[in-house]
Amino acid sequence: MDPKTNPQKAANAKGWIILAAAILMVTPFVILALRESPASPTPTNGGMAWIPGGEFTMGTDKADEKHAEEAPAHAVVIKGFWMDVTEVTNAQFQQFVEATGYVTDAEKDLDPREFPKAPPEMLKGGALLFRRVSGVNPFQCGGADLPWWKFVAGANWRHPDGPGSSLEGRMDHPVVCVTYKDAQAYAKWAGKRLPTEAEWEFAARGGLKDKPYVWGDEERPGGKIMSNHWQGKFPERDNGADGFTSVAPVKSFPPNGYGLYDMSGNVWEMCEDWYGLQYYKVSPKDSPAGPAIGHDPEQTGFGQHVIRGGSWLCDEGYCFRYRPTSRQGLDMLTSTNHAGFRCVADAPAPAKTWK
Ligand SMILES: [Ca+2]
Ligand SMILES: [Ca+2]
Repeated sequence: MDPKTNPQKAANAKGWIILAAAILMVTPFVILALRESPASPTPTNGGMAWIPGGEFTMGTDKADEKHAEEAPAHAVVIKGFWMDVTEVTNAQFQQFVEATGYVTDAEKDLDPREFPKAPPEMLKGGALLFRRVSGVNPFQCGGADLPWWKFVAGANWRHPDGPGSSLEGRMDHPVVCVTYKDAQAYAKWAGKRLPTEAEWEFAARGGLKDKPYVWGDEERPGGKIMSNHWQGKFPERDNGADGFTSVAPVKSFPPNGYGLYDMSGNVWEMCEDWYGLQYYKVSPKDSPAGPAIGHDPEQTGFGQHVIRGGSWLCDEGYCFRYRPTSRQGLDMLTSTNHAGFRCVADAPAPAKTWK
C-alpha cells in the first residue's frame, strides 16, 4: 500500500526523513571532527610532538673554521611532521627486537670475502666504544687517528659497554651501538621514518630564531647546565658537573620549546640524509633531502649519513657540537656508544582548539 494513503506508514516515513535529514546535517561536522582529531602516528610507542614546519634559517654564518660545515646560513622551508619527544630508548628498541627477531649489525660478524683487507679481529661483531686517554691533544688528532675510540668485539646494544655489561638499570637510556640500517629497520617497524637533517634542525630550534643553543642565547642560563655533555679536559677527564659521565636516561634535562628532550647532547641522532660537507652551498630551499652520495673521508666505500645534536662526549673546547646547527657524519657500518636516533612520522596536524 502506498504510504501516502496509510497514516501509520506515512508517519514512519516522515520519521525516517527527519532522521535522515538530521544525519545529513550532522555528518559533515562528524567528518570534520574526525579529520581534525589528533593523529595517532605512533601505534607502538606514543610520545610524539607536532612540529609545525615553516621557513627558518638553517645553519649559521657564525661558525668558526673548525665547524665550517655549518655554513652558509640559508633559508629552508619544511612541512609539519611528528617527532619522538625522546631518543629511542633501550625499552623501545627491545620491543622491536622481541617482535621481529631483528639482529643488529654489531651483533653479526662481517664476511671476510667482502672485506679482504680487514684484519680478522675487526671482522668480529662489535662496536666502537669511547675510552678515556691521557696525554693526548685532541686538536692534533684527526681522520682515523682518534685514540679515544676502541673497537670492542661483543659490544652491541645489549652490551653497550662491551661483553659483561648489560641493560640492567638502563632501559630508559637511549639505545646505542646501532647503525643507520638498524635505525631504519626500527623506524619502519614503528610506522615511522628517520628525520631529514632539515627537519631535525627545525625541531631542535624549538621555535626559537637563530639562537646558538636549543634553549636560547646563554650556554648556562642562571648557571644551569642544560644538556648531557662533557665538562672537563677531553678526552682525559669528565668531571660530570651535569650529573652524568656517560649516557643519561632520556628526559634528564629540560625539553626545548617543542617539548623535545635531549636535542642537545646525550647521544648523536641519525638522520635520513647522506652527509655532505658542502651541501649547504647547493641545498634547495624546499624540503632539502641531502646530497646524492655521502661524505667518505676514509674511502671505505661506505658513505656517511648525517648525525645531529652532539653527545655526552662533546665538550665546550674540542667538539662543541651540542648546538642546533652542529653536524657530523657517521658511516653506515659503524656502531658506537655515543650515537642513537629518534624517529618522525607523517600524519595530519593535531586537533585545533574549538571555542
Ligand atoms: Ca655529562
Ligand atoms: Ca640527542
